[in-house]
Amino acid sequence: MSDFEKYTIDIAAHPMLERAKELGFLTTFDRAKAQEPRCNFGNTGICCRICIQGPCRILPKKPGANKGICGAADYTIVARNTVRLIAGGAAAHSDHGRHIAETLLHVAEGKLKDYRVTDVDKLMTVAQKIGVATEGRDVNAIARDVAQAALDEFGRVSEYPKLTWITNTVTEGRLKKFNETTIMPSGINLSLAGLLHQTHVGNDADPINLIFTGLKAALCDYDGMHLATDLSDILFGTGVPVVTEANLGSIKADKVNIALHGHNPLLSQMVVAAAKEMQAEAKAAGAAGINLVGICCTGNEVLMREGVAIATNFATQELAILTGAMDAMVVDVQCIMPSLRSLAECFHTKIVTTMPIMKIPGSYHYAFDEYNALDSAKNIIRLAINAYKERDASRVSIPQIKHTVVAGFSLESLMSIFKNINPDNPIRVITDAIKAGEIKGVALFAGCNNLKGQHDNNHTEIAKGLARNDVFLVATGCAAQAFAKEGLLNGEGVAKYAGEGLKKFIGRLNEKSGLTADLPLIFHMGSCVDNSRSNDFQTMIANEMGVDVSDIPYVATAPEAMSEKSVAIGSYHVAMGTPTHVGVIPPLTGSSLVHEVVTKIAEDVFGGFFIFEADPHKAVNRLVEVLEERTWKLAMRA
Ligand code: NFS
Ligand code: SF4
Repeated sequence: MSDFEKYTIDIAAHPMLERAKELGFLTTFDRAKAQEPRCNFGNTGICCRICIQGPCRILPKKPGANKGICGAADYTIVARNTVRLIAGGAAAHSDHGRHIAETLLHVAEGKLKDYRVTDVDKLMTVAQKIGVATEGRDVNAIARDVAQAALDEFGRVSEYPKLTWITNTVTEGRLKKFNETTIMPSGINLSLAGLLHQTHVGNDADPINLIFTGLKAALCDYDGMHLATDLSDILFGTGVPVVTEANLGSIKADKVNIALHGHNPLLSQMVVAAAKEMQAEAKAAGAAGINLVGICCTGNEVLMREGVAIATNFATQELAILTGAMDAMVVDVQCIMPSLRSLAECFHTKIVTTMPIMKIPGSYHYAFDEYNALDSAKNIIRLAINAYKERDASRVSIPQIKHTVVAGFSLESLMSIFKNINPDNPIRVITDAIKAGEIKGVALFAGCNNLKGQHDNNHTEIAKGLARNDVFLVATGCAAQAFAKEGLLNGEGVAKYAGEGLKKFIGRLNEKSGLTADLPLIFHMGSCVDNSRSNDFQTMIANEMGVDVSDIPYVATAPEAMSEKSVAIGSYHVAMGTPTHVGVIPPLTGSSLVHEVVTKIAEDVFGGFFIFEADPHKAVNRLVEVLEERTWKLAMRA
């Protein structure tokens, strides 16, 4: 096996890595290797840098060094480090949600000419869900109240009322649990600031107390994500099934290629709209048109709503530039490697940052202006067209590898397929299949790439293993993109990897789907904030079965978790009662107490718990075991 094959299972990546080597450019894969061996203190979470007396590292057997200078024990240090990760993730997700909410408010006030309420049905559903009056009211008035309700989630400084989105989207059982355990938040900013205060030097030393505060912050993550999904649907439409393609082969040699990378649909949607209007300009420059491709979650957003192809996911973002055919990469926020800029210098590619909180020295910054959003997008496209003119055709080398992707499964679109089978009670299509033993339950695949393992391998191996075991699979984020690139998001994936029960189940959906394309092995639900769609799915299943979410055979897995956001997502899933697998060993093994709490004791309190398992085959076995146990318990209740 060549080094490149060891780095990633994505065969489109191999020739690009070869190319990087020729150019002498060290990619993220090389940099990951250069970081080895890792420092064991950091790796196990017992390095504290919370005050500048530190870093303090715990040496359990050395008197004096078995605690930090302030006396903090391993469990305090590990718990503090972990909950600060959650706070970082929750801040990122909810700040993204706040940005969307502000935009919706400005739309409702008539201040923005380029945005509008696209999905009025969704607006009505969300309004009714959160208690905003709709009867006889004007769309903009309703939108204003919904946007204001979302913005109110951030600024509340008293402990009551509690967060609106959580209150109105989870099961009664969960709400009771969150209140009893005092982790129910009222204000997002309040909770996150509170967490930072609580983890200051000389403050809370109790790991359990810290973990509960971490879970409170994780619920803020849930809330911010949920409102981000809802409000994005209202502004841009709720995803419907689309057929598109994925992998580097979606980059076109004869077109102006623009990659949309980052997370926020506010800009990427505008680029899609502008590109439709500017095809002629690209043709005038000698190209066959404009080709948009997505990377990371903003890619998932425009995939769900516009059918934009996926170029690649997090770990291989650099490789899109190495094709020599990327004219511009437009980035907004989160998961954008700073290395893109220096790589772009080897080519004609323009890296365009657009948000005030995300700049890269030496790249182009086109401040995104919501008041003139379409013009902002057009300026960026013009930059790409000009770059195209400088493109050196002799340096273009695009791996001709891509797969068909059937995606766009918002919960609404999934339910409309279920409705064709059971018009009165669509959710019973899945609960009946679980009860009949046709499928073993549901698994959500979420999260990133992490180069501590072979890129995309954990994602695909675990998915194939669960599919063989008849588990219904949904996915978001870079996990979904890994599947897209590997050809698992189409009908062929079902034929190759689904067990008999799952094959029958998807076959039945296919007969009545009303779609021209066959349904995929794994249902792509969108970006990482769209994990909220999966949470709503869980809630619907639990309510239909008459139990709490902690009783249903529904698991989550982040096979290659990397970001703070993934830590926040995983943590709230545990609070939601979901057995949550992580395929990378997180930095908390330095405290056996904290490890024990999150992998075992959490189950007694919430029903959910973490499973840390780096081996994909062992992970499959464990997840199947958990699903079977839950199904068995459910049958016992009946
Ligand atoms: Ni989620 Fe999506 Fe990808 Fe991870 Fe980053 S893009 S928001 S954080 S790396 S899945
Ligand atoms: Fe060391 Fe305590 Fe400061 Fe952490 S907070 S760096 S353990 S002195």
